[in-house]
Amino acid sequence: MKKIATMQDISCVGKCSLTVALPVISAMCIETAVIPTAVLSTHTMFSGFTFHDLTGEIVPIMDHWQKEGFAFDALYTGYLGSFEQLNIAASLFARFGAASLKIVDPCMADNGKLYAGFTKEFAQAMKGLCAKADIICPNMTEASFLLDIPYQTEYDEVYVRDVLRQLTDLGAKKAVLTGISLAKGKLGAYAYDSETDTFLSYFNDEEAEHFHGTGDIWASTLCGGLVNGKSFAEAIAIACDFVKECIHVTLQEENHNTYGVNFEQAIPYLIQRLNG
Ligand code: PXL
Repeated sequence: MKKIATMQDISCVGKCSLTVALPVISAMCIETAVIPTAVLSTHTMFSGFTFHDLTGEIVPIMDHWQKEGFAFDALYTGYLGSFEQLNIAASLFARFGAASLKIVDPCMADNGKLYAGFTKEFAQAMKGLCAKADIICPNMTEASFLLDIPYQTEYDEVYVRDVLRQLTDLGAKKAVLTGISLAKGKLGAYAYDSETDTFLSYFNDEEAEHFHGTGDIWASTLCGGLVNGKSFAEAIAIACDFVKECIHVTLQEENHNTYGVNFEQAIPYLIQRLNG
């Protein structure tokens, strides 16, 4: 059985990070090992969230895993809460990553703003982890903070390609920009493979609302697709289609959640899409 280890927080309510990565990757028939970085009562979009840091646990977890000789097909990092956790994620890659695909989702910002608790200095430090990844998948806000360039809501394809080249110049082989729109009513992902110097993109009709946590669902699905042997292009397409379906089923429910999507109800679609 294929195996992924993912390092990110547990937001007890919020449907993001580990509480989506674990079910989504598992539904894709991949064993999912977790490194919880912190426990929060909710994700940080709620006010008054609690936060219990688990940094002290991570190295002992990795030490034990190494003693047991565990190996993983992919290592996937999401929301990381401190400079120290960035360094530990780099050491996760060094210790377990020789034969694994290394995916970094530099979760830290959206809609032009850093999430609560993050700084520009953290974004610059995140560059160091991105350099060690095979694939990074920021949104445009995160890309702007990584590259220290102004965040733009209006852009064209030339700009997107330029940003992608700058992102792979940080050191990752491939970069995917998520949440990209180049035409009104269309939303998707635009990617660049620096090893083959090729671009690819995938767009869907945009759903009527945007939700929190969809970036984590997108990245988890990308990892699951790739570890299942899908091509980069196909894994991107599956991730875009699944997120669209998650939003679609959420909007079908009257008085639906606003803090996250009904991804659970879209799991049958994901399995069908993966095997279709
Ligand atoms: O979805 C990214 C994410 C993950 N974890 C926590 C968050 C967020 C986004 O706000 O707050 C704790």
